[in-house]
Amino acid sequence: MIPEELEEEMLSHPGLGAVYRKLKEELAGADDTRSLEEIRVAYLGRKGAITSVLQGIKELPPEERRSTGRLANLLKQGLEEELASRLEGIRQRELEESLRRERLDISLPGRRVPYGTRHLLSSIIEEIEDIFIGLGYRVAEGPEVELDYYNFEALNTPDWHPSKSLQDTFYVEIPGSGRRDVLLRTHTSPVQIRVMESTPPPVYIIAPGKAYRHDVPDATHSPMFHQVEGLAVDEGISLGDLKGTLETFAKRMFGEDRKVRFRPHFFPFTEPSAEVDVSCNMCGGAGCRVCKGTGWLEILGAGMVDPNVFAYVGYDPEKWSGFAFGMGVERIALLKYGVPDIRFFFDNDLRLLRQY
Ligand code: 2U9
Repeated sequence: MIPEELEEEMLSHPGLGAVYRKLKEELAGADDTRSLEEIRVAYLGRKGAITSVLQGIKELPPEERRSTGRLANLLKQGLEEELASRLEGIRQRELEESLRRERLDISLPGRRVPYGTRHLLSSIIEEIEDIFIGLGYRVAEGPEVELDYYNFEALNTPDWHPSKSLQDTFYVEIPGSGRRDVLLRTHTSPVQIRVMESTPPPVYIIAPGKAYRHDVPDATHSPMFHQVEGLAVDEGISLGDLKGTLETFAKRMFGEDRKVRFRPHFFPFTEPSAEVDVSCNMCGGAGCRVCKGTGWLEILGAGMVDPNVFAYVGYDPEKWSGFAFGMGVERIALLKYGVPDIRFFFDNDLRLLRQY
């Protein structure tokens, strides 16, 4: 703290000797920041022992002033340095201790985050979209909670049609409104009505999305399922355009080697209408369990848009004609990828979902 050769002089100084002795004693027992701070205040503070000696110098006889001043200043400076170096030592010790305590083992390998993948149904919808976008169609969307008008009436479906019954359609109750015309759409056809209502022809669109029917789930039914419907309206569209478009689609989707056939059918919104089949590739057309012995697999329904539908949206049926089609995405997946049960799509069992 002070040079060794001054030790004697300091110890025998009348005012500083006792202070110095006591200070050395206290310093010897101080090993943390708090006791060091207490020493600083007791000796160097405003009323500290060394400060008092320095302040008292002017009252001393002149011959003592010089040596007392020199020694007191030396002691003050020595103590300041001593405290600073001790505090630095403590800080260093604490740092080393916390580094030891908080050591991180960064050699552990990181946890792998599993990647998600597209759901098979989403991939199939995209595959279908890609084919029709390639043919000049646009993708359109609309609400899943619909009005009776868009879901049935504008599609030429009479009130007595069985699909409108409580057994087949989920009606949405809006408390206090007294309305009975809100429902979960049973197909995506309302999207096409809404597009036609707001856009003049020509129209080339497909409408992918969820549809709802009051079905008990089994291997081929689910109360929520997915559809892709399509609509082409232009001048001079004929049944030949429908056949060419859907044959192109069926071959791109299922394979160029597949045969396609059109079977007459009935839908309220199209006339004439047909169901479309592709040849069964399980048995090559000979007949098997998958095609129930027919050699054919039904993939979609289609037809020429009924002129009554055009009247609802204000298109002139004398000028414009068109075709429409609809397919169930789960059914396409069932046939193309051999998924045996529609419920697998909605169970969220990763063992199935990872396969596709
Ligand atoms: C408008 C006019 C006509 C859409 C069509 C079908 C035939 C059809 C079924 C396939 C399997 C429904 O998911 S499924 O059960 N759909 O057979 N859908 S024609 O006709 C329209 C649509 C909109 C304005």
